[in-house]
Amino acid sequence: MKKISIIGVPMDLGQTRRGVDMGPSAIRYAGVVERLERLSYDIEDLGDISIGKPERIDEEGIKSNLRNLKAVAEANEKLAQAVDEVIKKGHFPLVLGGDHSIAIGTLAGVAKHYKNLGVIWYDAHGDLNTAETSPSGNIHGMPLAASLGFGHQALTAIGGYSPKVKPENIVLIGARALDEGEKQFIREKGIRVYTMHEVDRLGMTKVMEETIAYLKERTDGVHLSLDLDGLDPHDAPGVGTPVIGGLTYRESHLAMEMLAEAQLITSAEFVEVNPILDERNKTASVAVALMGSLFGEKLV
Ligand code: 5AB
Ligand code: MN
Ligand code: MN
Ligand code: MN
Repeated sequence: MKKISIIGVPMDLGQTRRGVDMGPSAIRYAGVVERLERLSYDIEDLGDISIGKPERIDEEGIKSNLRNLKAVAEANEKLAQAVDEVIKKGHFPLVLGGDHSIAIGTLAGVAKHYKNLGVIWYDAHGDLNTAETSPSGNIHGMPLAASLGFGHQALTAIGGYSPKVKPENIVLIGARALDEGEKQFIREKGIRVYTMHEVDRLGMTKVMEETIAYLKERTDGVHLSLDLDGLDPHDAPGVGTPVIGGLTYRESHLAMEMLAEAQLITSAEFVEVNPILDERNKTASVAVALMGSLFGEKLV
């Protein structure tokens, strides 16, 4: 596919730190369009999805442990629509966040086009909480659970169907900060996880070889959901929930290059870039560099 459609989602309502709504701008400023054009892709930037205002007093959200539920759900419904249209045109959807709650909408737009969608969740976290297990009430910690059909109906039913993805079609990479409820969920559902322990032991090459082989044989499309906090904060400091001991820039490059070589990825999102917490737009630049590799950039 030689056409990429970029959708920005300036979402910050899925968590409480200011600034992540500027992620799409920061990534554009870091040169995403030029970078991908150089790889001779036809790039269409669709601009940003409009995000509604949160309730002034979010009583409902506080009561239900789902902060800004209504506004998050509404924005995700719009995003799902936009992603759906991009795929119908035959373009590759590239979504720029914004906090990770937007994966609910991206996956809602993507998954209906596949019988067996695979998902690579590149993240320090599992994002497998529901209101019942979440320690924070932040919806950016819940999108993968919602996409599996678990959680509040306002989130699971985005796009008008549920679930979007099966547990056996998911691979988590880089996990190192899972909540108790998430660990239990992973064990119960048998979700494949390469925590930092496995990355240390096997090395990224083996992790990606296994991931690619596993998904290739069982899926008909693979979505990459890349949370920049999957990387170590040394390489990606501009994120709201940094966790030390993460994937390096080099490991992440390698992962993207291997995905490009395997021609596995059919949609992607890069999320949680927060320029206010960043150092000279480093994290957005890392995101753009990783996109370059994902879309086939070569050193020679
Ligand atoms: B991110 C935590 N598990 O649910 C929660 O950045 C953190 O999208 C979630 O991965 C981090 O609040 C969400 C403690
Ligand atoms: Mn994360
Ligand atoms: Mn995440
Ligand atoms: Mn985060």
